[in-house]
Amino acid sequence: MRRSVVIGKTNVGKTLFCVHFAQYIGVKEMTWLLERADGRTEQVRMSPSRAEALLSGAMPHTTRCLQSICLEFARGKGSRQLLLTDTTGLVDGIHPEPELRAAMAQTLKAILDADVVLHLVDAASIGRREQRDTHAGAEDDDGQESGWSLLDDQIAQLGQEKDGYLILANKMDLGFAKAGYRALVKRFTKHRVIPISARYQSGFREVKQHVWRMA
Ligand SMILES: Nc1nc2c(ncn2[C@@H]2O[C@H](COP(=O)(O)OP(=O)(O)OP(=O)(O)O)[C@@H](O)[C@H]2O)c(=O)[nH]1
Ligand SMILES: [Mg+2]
Repeated sequence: MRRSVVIGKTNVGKTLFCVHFAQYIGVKEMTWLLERADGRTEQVRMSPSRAEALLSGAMPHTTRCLQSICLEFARGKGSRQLLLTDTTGLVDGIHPEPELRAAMAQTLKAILDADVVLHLVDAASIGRREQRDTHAGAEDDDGQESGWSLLDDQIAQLGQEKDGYLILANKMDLGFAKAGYRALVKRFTKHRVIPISARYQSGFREVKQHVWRMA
């Protein structure tokens, strides 16, 4: 089965995207395969609403392992399956917690192993940063550089080695996100940037078309 990974900085909405996108594709009862950095694996079954409440959250670093769900796409008379893998969010610099550093290393390995890379960014945060018209001292709640950072450039470099690389400009329901989306399109003239809202499931039709082709 081909694997798609959802990657990006912490708190950009990767998990909420995975839960709502799987729901959009038609998954009703979710079976998540959790793969921890120490090699332990576990299967957890839950409803989409429970998955949203349990797995996604406002605090950074909610996700600390690979968590995957199987998506099924109709293809001709049959169907094709694709694994959608949510990952530990990455941060600029070296994180002080060894457990998180190991989980982030696991994310980087998952990018190399994946067929499809969905790079999620927070378009609202990028837009806010653009409007502030300064490149110094702008930080998110986690003390991380807000907006588009060097880390995103590095993720883009890794991801664009794959045919299925796509940038998803998330949180389009928030103020400043349109400015953020415009900045992304200007920066990535050769790459597809799709505006989405993981919260309200907007832009999912375009993402589905892309992912379906890669399944
Ligand atoms: N308004 C808005 N909020 C969103 C959207 N997507 C995610 N969020 C919120 O952003 C916060 C982080 O969401 P998560 O899905 O946990 O983000 P993540 O990238 O998985 O974060 P980590 O696992 O902690 O790295 C939560 O409070 C979500 O409700 C969106 O499209 N719009
Ligand atoms: Mg998460």
